[in-house]
Parts: sequence; structure tokens; C-alpha cells
Amino acid sequence: MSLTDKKNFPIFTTYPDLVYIDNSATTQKPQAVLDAVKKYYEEENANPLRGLYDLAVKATDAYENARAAVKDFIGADSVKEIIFTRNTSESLNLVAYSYGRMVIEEGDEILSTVSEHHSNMLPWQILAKEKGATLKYLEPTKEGEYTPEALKAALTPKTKIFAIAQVSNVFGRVNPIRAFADICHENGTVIVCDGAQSVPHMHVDVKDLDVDFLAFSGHKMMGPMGIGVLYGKKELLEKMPPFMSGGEMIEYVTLDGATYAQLPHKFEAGTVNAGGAVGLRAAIEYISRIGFDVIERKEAELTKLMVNEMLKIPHIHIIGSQKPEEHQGIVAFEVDDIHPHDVAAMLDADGICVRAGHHCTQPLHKFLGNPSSTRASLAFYNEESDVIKFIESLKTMRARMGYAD
Ligand code: 7TS
Repeated sequence: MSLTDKKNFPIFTTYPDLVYIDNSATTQKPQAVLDAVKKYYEEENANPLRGLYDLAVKATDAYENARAAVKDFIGADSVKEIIFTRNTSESLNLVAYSYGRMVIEEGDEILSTVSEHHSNMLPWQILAKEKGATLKYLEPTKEGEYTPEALKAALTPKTKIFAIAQVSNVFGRVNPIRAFADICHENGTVIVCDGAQSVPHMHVDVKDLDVDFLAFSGHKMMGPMGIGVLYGKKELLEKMPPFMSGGEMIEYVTLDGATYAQLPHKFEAGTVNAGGAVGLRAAIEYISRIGFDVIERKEAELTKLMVNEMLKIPHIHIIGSQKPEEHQGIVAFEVDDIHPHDVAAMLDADGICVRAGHHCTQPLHKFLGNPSSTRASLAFYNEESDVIKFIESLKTMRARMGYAD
């Protein structure tokens, strides 16, 4: 059986007719990931990094081997550059609170974009307000594009940080991160890349991209919830103060103060999510066994079918580019005269899971002139039949709401 087959994912045995196309929100988990987490708790569980007994060493190894797997997966230089967090949101907050508070001064500028997920917007808003800095935003074209020229024009000598998603969770378009990184670095600006929607779907190599920070979530890439990653260049992480404090992130503590642990543990206060890390490692191994060449080809074919069929249906408007190849498996859309919640409820009645609402991008929806939309998002286990069922259901929407055409 191919690893891309739905049969590897127990939820599709529980619900054989389920059409799950809400993969940008979270993905389903293959048996291999569930087994790895279970095995960890059955055979290796103790508090990692603390005990000296054999079982605690096993737990520590399981946790640290997961870190090594993440390092290899994204092409980082060292395990010191891989910080485990809860999710993308926590990773981005870590950068804003630790790096941001360290470097941002009154009058400085932070640059982001209008289409960022709230997780890559609010930490910068809070930081800018706290420090008396200015937060500026690049505006997308109608096709959801950000160009190197627009970035160049927006940077000033005061721009200290540029925060952008590699793939927006609404437009689904891949941003030219390497070109952006080069422009930022020429300007002395640090680039923070939100990889929540890219790392699960395409080969992401931090050295090829030359990003300073990369954040992503395990649960969007077949791993468990509650485990995320922050990659940071070692020379930056080393200078940064801790984000949270407490157990395990210290070297030595007195009643007056403390010295901190070496990287990466300086940023991992308290008992860690070893089971989650083990599950993430299993997810990485699963994805790697399939290979991004296969994943990208399959998702691109399904996206092409979806976009091309949607374009044929009257009253449906795809947000962003109208070209399938400019959607990394993510297609947000509007249906004339029908509220996205009604669209999603009718799709749900047909057994199809999509997301409706603002997708944590309220400023983008305001910019687009519509408070909300509906979004379908694919993963490698989706099949042509999922897309066809979705399209067939979409065709019935207007009639079901009582419209003549
Ligand atoms: N950044 C992007 C681009 C995202 O799409 C999301 C989650 C996040 C950050 C936050 O990730 P988290 O794991 O910390 O929650 N996006 C979505 C979504 O589109 N629908 O549900 C969650």
C-alpha cells in the first residue's frame, strides 16, 4: 500500500466517507505517528533531561533524536538551532518577545504583510506598541503576490525585522523567500519566516532560503498537536535572552539570579513535550519516505483539478490567483449571496470538511472587502474523488439556498 493512501490514516477507517479538505487547519495522523507516540509512552517515558536512570536516558534520547530529525529535515547546521515549542504561534511569540525586545528601540520599524495569520501579526503589534516602534505592512496584489521590488521600496535603514509567511493560509501562494532574505540582509534586516503552511507541503531548507528564523507546527504536517518548532540562526539565538523561565533552562541559580543553559535548552523551560517530539519525528520520517517530489506532484494535480473546476462554476470567486499553479493546495473562495458559514454547513451535510470564517486573517479579509470566506486545503492523502465530491456539492449551493441560477 502506498504511504499516500488514506488507509494509513485511521480516521478514514472510522469515517470511510469523510472528505477532509481542511488540511491548513490541521492534518490527520498516520498510524505510524500514533504508534510512535504510544511506543514512547509504553516503553520510554520518564522526564527527559533530568533523571540519571536508564529509563530517563531513553526518554532524553527519544526527545533529542527527534530534534536531530528536525534539523536534518530543514537543513539546519546544528541541533542548537532547533527549539521545540507548542506551535507556530509560540515560535513567533518567542522571536518577538526575546529577539524583538532585545533589538527594537523607539523609532525603529518592523515590516510585515497584510495577509499574515494573526499569529504573525499580533506579536509584532504588541512589540511595536511596547517599544514605540512603527509596524508597517506590505499590501498584496489582487493575485496575492508580494514582489521583491515592493519589499525594497518599503525597507528603510530603521527596518529591523521583516516577518512574512512563506505560504499564506488564504492565498496559498508561495512567496520568494530567498530573494526577500537577500534584500533584507543587504539592508541589515532580520527575516522571520512563518513556515506553517509551507514546511508540510514543499521542501524547505533554511540554508537555501537563508532565513534568520523559521516557525512551523507539527500538527499541520501529520504530527501531533502541541509540538512546534522554531529554527533560528545560532549566532542570533545565542545572543537572545530566555523567553520563558523555570526548570531545565538554567545552568546555575542563586537567590539573586541565574545563568542560563546552553542552546537549545535555554528556550525550553519546564517539562518538555517528548511524546509530541517523538510523534513529530515519526511524521518527518513518514513524509520523507514519500518524498516531496511525490507530495508536491500529487497536491499540484489535485489543486489543478480543483481550481479549474471551480472556475467553471458560476458565482464562485477564488481569492488570489486564478492559476492553479499559484496555489500550494490552498483555495479560499466566495460564493455570491451565500454566507461562508452556510457554504461550509452545506458542504458538511455532504460529508465535506472545509474551513469558513476569517481564517485568523481579519485584516486581509478587510483589505479584500469581505469579512470572511470559505477555504478548501489539500494534503497528499486526498484523492481525485474528494475533489470531485467537493465540486459536485459546490454546484448545488445556490439552488439549495433558493436561487434560480
Ligand atoms: N501561520 C500560518 C500561516 C497559519 O496558517 C497558522 C494556522 C498559524 C500561523 C498558526 O499555527 P498554530 O499551529 O500556532 O495554530 N492556520 C490555521 C488555519 O488556517 N486554520 O486553522 C489554523
